[in-house]
Amino acid sequence: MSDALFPRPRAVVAPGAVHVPGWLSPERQRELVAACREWARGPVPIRHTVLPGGGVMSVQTVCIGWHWQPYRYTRTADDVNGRPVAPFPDWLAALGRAAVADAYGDPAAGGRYSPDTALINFYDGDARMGMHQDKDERSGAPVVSLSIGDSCLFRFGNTEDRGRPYTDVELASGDLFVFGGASRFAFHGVPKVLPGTGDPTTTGLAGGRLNLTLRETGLKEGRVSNADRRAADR
Ligand code: MD3
Ligand code: FE
Repeated sequence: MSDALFPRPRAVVAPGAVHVPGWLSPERQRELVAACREWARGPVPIRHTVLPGGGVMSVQTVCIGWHWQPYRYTRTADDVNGRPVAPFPDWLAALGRAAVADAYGDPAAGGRYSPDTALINFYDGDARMGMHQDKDERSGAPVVSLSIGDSCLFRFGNTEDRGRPYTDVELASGDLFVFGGASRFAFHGVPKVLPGTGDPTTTGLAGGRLNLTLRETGLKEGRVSNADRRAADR
């Protein structure tokens, strides 16, 4: 069964960082897995992102709404196959608003939230994500994280650097995490996945871990990158 042996309560990990275990119903988890399977097929296939220095991420990623490539958002996946990404559906924006409202206990905060992109990450047993900040968005709106499948060790750090102090949290299938306010630009990462901890019958995922992050890019149209804006500002 998917019920935890001991219930895990909602936890405010830091100001603006709220963990809500088991927020997604089993049905919702299966629906999200099915939707992610489709997005992983195209129009832009899921792939290992290549970093500017030539490194290859161990995580596989597909984006909808806007395409993230290090370190900018575009409408077309110029580092994959050049095609426009799939649209960001209204039902996913509604899920994001419900997530923010529930995590903060503040329906108005949910109502203001209007995510326009999702990064969908798939972790096999060996994948990990180093400590980093998400700062390519031109918005201070919260990031909503939804986890499905195998559990992971998630490391939530500070806004200064990759090191201590940080808090380690286990993220399990169905967990919601909202990162807003003072936590929005904190360093964070996934040091390891815990293979075999997911329930394929509940999720429809045979193995591995799926994470969706919903974000507001703060971008309007076209292909405007932070680099372009910095150049335009000069
Ligand atoms: C805290 N993803 O896609 S989700 C990412 O599990 C990313 O795939 C991880 O970090 C994953 O950028 C972590 C939790 C998360 C996501 C975004 C954040 C935490 C965050 C943005 C700001 C602060
Ligand atoms: Fe991140």
